[in-house]
Amino acid sequence: NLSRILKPSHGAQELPKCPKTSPLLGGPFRVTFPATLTMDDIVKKNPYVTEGGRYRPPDCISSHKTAVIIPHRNREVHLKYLLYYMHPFLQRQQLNYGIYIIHQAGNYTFNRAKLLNVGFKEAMKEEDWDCMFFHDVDLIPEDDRNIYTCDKFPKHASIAMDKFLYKLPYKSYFGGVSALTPEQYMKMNGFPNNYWGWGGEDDDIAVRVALGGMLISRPSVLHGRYKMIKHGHDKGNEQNPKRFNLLAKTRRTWKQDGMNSLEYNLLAKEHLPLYTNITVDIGFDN
Ligand code: UDH
Ligand code: NGS
Repeated sequence: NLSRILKPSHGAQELPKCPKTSPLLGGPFRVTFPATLTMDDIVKKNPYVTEGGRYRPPDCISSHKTAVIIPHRNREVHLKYLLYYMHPFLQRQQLNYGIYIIHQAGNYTFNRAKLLNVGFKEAMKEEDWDCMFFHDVDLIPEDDRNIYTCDKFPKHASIAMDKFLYKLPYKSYFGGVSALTPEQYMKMNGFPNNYWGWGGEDDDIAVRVALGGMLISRPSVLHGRYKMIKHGHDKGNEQNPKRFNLLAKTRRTWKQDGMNSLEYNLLAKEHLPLYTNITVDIGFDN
């Protein structure tokens, strides 16, 4: 019995390393939103996905371990479509991966960046991920060659969104989808915890990348393409009037505010068929 625990099983030993470029990759694909889709349909389409939304290629050993971290509240329909596309997309890339939903409990003002910090911390407790994809729930990648692995520098992936006519809205834009290794993330003390409401937290993150002594990496504009699921303004995520003041002092605050000052109450962690659901009380602005 002990030898079975210490040694990998015969089958696992025999698996070859996955190739550098996955042979399963296609190119661009069309993103549509089938009206009758259910979570159950998605489960049936992804037989190799295990509890908590985990996957590893069945026929080769992947050299990448990517966690996808999604901040969430009141966007169940978006989540369904994201999962519908995300699971097969990541499988075609032959990654070891896990999907985490970080659900903000209660009705206090939304805080995207703090939820992402919680996601980082909770995901790293479960597994030694080597790359974290911080992912808005309403952005669907449109090209298989947008590879969900990390680069030498923090990567901004959503550089060509349909709503911005497939180009950056401004040069330092860092919103939507970004990817950092745990080392890169710790170098900038994670993300700010004090942006409550809409706007500015992504710009703060971009400033922190520079303050951490790093550059920004981007995919090719042909590959970093995303379709945004159309929606109106969210209740509980009104424009943050403090965002410009906060941004003006990031260089004085980033070392005190971030991963090292993160406080929250974990309310639940469920390993659902398609994702790990983390429900958290992150408090409110004071
Ligand atoms: N999010 C939620 N619930 C909320 C608010 C935000 O889940 O109530 C998450 C979600 O993952 C979303 C992300 O946080 O994709 C970013 O939200 P956002 O509101 O900052 O960004 P988005 O660009 O919308 O999606 C901005 C308002 C656009 C209104 C446009 C009307 N035409
Ligand atoms: C900037 C915001 C960013 C936001 C970006 C795109 O002005 O947080 O617009 O917004 N920065 C500030 O408010 C300081 S969007 O067109 O998606 O609504 O991500």
